[in-house]
Amino acid sequence: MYKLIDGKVISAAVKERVKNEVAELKTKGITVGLAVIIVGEDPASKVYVSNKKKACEALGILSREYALPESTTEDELLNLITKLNADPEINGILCQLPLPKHLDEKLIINSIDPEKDVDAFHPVNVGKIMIGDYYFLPCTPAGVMEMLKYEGIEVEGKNCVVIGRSNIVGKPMNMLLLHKNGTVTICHSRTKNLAEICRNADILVAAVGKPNFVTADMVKDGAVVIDVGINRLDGKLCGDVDFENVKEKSSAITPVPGGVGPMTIAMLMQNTLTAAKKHNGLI
Ligand code: L34
Repeated sequence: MYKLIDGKVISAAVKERVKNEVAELKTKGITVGLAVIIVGEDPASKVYVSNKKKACEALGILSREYALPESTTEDELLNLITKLNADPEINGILCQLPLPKHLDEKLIINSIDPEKDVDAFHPVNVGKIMIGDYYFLPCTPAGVMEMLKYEGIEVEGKNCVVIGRSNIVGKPMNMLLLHKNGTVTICHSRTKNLAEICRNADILVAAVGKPNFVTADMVKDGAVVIDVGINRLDGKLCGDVDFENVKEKSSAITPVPGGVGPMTIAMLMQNTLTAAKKHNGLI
């Protein structure tokens, strides 16, 4: 028997905590504000941004959305970020990725004030995560850690295998598991004996971006399986894990949808609250 790790339930618990704190700040005259920038027409990005906006509204966080056309120039985007960096109503700035090809992602991320970088993508915040001295949590990996904590899954001393080495998920996931004293292996497209390494995992995190990439033969009996993937296969949403065949081997597993995705949004809300507290000298 496996346990289904329910991202909807766990994200609701995180959001409830944030909501209460946001309300408490209001009594002190402090409003929490998030600006979300989306460039172009990517349908998946539109869904995620709309989910972020809904979460803000439900939690009493001011949300401003900037939906810019595909043709937006780098200068126009940089000008907007400069304005938001100086805007006292805005505590957090998020520029939804991926950006259209003609925009330099690195340049844009670097232009966000690190104190408003609620994605924790700016090199200053990445560096802070590396040394374990950080206030903004990288949203997706932090969401995974929150799920493990909620389910009482101990990381210390466990073999943790992360498949994927992106700056957004794989690398920071590695750091957060390491901070909790896990023994972490990062695998990627050039890894040899991938299945064998995965079979050694007590906690297996899949962040590859390929449907059904993790098959039952790659999973140890009783492993905890976290599926960060979010793919569309024949119009249906699915993760990186062959869920139907892997679930019975696992002791606990996250679904897609309703797993890590909602956690990413909950942790973004938490970061926006943290930014507001920091800007008002409360932490
Ligand atoms: N800047 N870009 C920036 N920050 C981020 O944190 C993200 N990410 C990733 C893509 N680009 C980003 C997100 O917001 C992925 N991501 C994200 C956010 C929310 C959901 C999935 C990915 C989500 O709400 N998932 C739902 C289903 C959504 C659907 O129906 O398509 C779920 O239950 O998994």
